[in-house]
Amino acid sequence: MTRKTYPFVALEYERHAPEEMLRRARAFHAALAQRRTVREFKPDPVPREVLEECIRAAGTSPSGAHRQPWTFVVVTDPALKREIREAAEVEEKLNYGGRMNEEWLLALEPLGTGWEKPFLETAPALIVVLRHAWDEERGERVRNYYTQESVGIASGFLLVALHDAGLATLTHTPSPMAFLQRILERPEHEKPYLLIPVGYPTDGCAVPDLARKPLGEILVWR
Ligand code: IYR
Repeated sequence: MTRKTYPFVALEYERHAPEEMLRRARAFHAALAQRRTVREFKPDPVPREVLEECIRAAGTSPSGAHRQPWTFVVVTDPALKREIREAAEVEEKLNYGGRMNEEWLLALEPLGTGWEKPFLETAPALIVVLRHAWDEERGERVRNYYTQESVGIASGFLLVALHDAGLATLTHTPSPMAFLQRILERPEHEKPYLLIPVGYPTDGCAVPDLARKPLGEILVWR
């Protein structure tokens, strides 16, 4: 094994005054509070460069041993989207038809979700996030670390970047997701992690009137 150390460079960092920190934190919270999961999309295409920039943002995520164990596949081809919809609906029909237990179905009831997934065809782009369970270098298996955490953080960055650009998203988790690996012809070590339809909400798009837990319920000071 060859051993190496990264060269270290000076950190670019600007410290803000407390009032400026608070102004920024408030503005960021306000912007994120506007993000809602959307299930109805207009067919309008999204600019390719915007998606590329958002995926660049996702790629700045920290990752275990800086392995960057992710691939983002952007699907815009209607035939491929249809194939993904059909395969997802096969699984979801089984899920909603009894593979999810009564408690799970009851938990989903308020959201009104079901096995039909038209958004997989109507959304102009689907971003499939894949997690590298391991990597292959010169035919050798290389172990990765904290891949779930790493790809989860990168997916969060991606959702925030897309929202900030003015795009609506849905974090869709068809289960099991192995069909995506097959349809997208990804190698064995790339495990589907999340399927994110992206686009513009329809004009009449309605979302459930949800409340976020107040700070007192999610924050503990010690
Ligand atoms: N994967 C299914 C079911 C589903 C599960 C949870 I937990 C949700 O928050 C939403 C849906 C589906 O995508 O419909």
